Amino acid sequence: MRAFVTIAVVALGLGVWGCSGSGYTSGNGGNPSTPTPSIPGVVTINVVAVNGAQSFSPNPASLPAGQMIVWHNVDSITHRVVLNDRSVDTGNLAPGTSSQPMAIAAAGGQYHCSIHPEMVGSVNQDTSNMPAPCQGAYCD
Ligand SMILES: [Cu+2]
Repeated sequence: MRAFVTIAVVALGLGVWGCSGSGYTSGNGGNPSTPTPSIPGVVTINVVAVNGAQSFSPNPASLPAGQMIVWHNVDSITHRVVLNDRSVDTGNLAPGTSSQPMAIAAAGGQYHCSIHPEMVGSVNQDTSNMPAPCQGAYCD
């Protein structure tokens, strides 16, 4: 049993190593189709204006399980998105910039702009993409 676990861990490690290795060697370098408007696995929330619950779009946002959030400041002034429980802080987002991909607690949460506290939004866990039991004529 212990030997099996060890082998599995080693195999996993090699797999990770192999992936990152190929990613670094063949990644950004010569790929002509580099400009990707959206990053897979990331939900983008636009920071629109200092406008209460309409400051963010979409709001409330739905976050599929396991995905991360990027706040993209499309406004003309700097904003700073902070989760109300302070688990996430984007730092200052200059106009036109995006935050790093942020992991949100599975339960989601309320957030606001620490510079303009009247800017409020919320993220909800989206369970609609969860694998559902297949029903109907086209299952299999
Ligand atoms: Cu703000």
